[in-house]
Amino acid sequence: PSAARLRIERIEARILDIPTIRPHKFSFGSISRQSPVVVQLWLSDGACGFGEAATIGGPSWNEESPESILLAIQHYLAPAVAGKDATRFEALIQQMDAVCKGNRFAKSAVEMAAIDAVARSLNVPAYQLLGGKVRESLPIAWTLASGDSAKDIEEAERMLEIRRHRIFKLKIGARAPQDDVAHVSRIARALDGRASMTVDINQAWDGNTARRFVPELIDAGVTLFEQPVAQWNEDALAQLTATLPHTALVMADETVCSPQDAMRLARGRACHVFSLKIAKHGGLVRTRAVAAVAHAADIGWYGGTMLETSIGSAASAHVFATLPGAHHNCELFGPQLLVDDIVEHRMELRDFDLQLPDGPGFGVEVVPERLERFDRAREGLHAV
Ligand code: MUC
Ligand code: MG
Repeated sequence: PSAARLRIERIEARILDIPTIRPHKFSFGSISRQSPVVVQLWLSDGACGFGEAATIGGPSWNEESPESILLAIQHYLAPAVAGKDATRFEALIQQMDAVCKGNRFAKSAVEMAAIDAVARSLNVPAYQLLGGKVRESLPIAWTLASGDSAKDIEEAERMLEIRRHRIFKLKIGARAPQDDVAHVSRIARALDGRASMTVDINQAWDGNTARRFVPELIDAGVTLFEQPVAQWNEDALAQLTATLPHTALVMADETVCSPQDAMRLARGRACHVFSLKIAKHGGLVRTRAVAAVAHAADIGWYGGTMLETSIGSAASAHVFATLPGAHHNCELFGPQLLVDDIVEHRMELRDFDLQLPDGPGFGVEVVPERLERFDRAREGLHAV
């Protein structure tokens, strides 16, 4: 079919509630389920694509929640792109921006579904529409976040043994910093140089706390520090970045959303690495724009996650497959943290690496019955 015939015919969105395999603890709380919004988008030629936006702990990671995402899509974003040419990704973003400020998670789910649908209609992998791929795999981290050192050590040992992960991200910031240092040190001692360690503080510390405790964590063996201070606190981030020894890096997560955020951080030399996530950047196209700023500014990138199902994780993998510049691995383990998935075959994890999927589309096939099974609106199932 000619590209102009690929119009957006219909969009449906729903919230799924999928339990996690164990509680996942953050500086701001604990989750025992994920509630991704899944978007299904049909084109005029009958092709269908899927998109997803997942938040963590309702609106506690940032301002958006599953409920706000669903309403933004149903009331504003879907009507704005209905009937439009699905192949014009940048134009779709402009059409959504014209009717709706912010709400980047919601926009990303619609754009993702459009890209999947167009790629399926053309029978090509999505990465082919995003510049083509430059890599086949990425080392994949796992987050230890049970809240208990002994359990975390056990989990890490298992991951090492089955050769799935040897990069571990520890979620800290909920407890007193001294207790966090003790927790991280216990895990580092047990793993004894067999793994590398990141900590994600999820904005919990002020600048003084960060300056005091980051050196202790470096002594314990931590090499990557993710979002130690509040989203707005770019001064403290820049100060840490300037003063850290060369064995450790500072990574921005919540602070880097738009390409303009990326530019500001780059100008201020406020971090060494950007964590890239489709949802917070507002889609795959904008993720590439943020990555371009990173590349131009000699800032590395990390393949971040919002703990999506295989839909969002595969979409992320397709973008990450296309990115130039220095990478610092990825963490697309969302599917493995959920009790079950909604696709036929997950992306393969082999020898500590995630194998980046091929198409058509994002290369994962959604099983309709699984969507039904986890659908929040299903009769008799009411999430609290
Ligand atoms: C975050 O802030 O990075 C990603 C992995 C994980 O365990 O939490 C998330 C969110
Ligand atoms: Mg983070």
